[in-house]
Amino acid sequence: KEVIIATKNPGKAKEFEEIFASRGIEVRTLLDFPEIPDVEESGSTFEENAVLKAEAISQALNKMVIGDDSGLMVKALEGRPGIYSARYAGEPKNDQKNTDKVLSELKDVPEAERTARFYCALAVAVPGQETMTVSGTCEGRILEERRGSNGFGYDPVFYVPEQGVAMAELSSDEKHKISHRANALKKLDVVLDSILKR
Ligand code: ITT
Repeated sequence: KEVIIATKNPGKAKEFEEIFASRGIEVRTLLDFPEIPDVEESGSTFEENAVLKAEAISQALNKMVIGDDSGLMVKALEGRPGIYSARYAGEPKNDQKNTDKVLSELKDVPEAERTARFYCALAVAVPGQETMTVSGTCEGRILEERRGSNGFGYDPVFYVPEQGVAMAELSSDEKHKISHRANALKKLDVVLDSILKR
């Protein structure tokens, strides 16, 4: 059994591999199909962009494909970086620069006003079927400096109150119990089971 994830982001790819491995499902990503061109993420919501990625790759491969569009929403920044999370500090994508930009924008903002949320939209595109989407969130706040070296992206600056640590201080297993991506994937359990049984 295998699923294809329409991502070129190595951090996401690793997480999908880990989460699906526990169910005996193999993951392939666009890192395995370097010949496939980039999909333009022209949508105005996470869901729209997840659908664009899933449908483009599903059509190219004529297979079921899952698209992931995700990011960080900071309340004091009116929800930014939001759908622009990957390129927040400009081209080329750079996780370190993106997190530094968020930290500097929140420099004088007190702890109580540093509320933030990770958001993940997943789209499942199956040839000849209507694409479906689900989403998951993870609530926390932005730290004043980086902590930890696990995970990817904004994980070093995202504090998870329940765990009392930065997301980047959690092990992969711990992150997959609480993350926005894991929470979205849980909503696909039944759908994926029935698709993969065929
Ligand atoms: P693909 O489109 O190829 O999947 P991308 O990196 O461009 O890769 P997105 O447009 O969905 O993907 O941008 C997601 C950004 O949000 C990503 O660059 C991270 O910085 C951030 N992000 C998403 N999930 C995250 C997580 O679990 N932990 C930390 N940061 C995350």
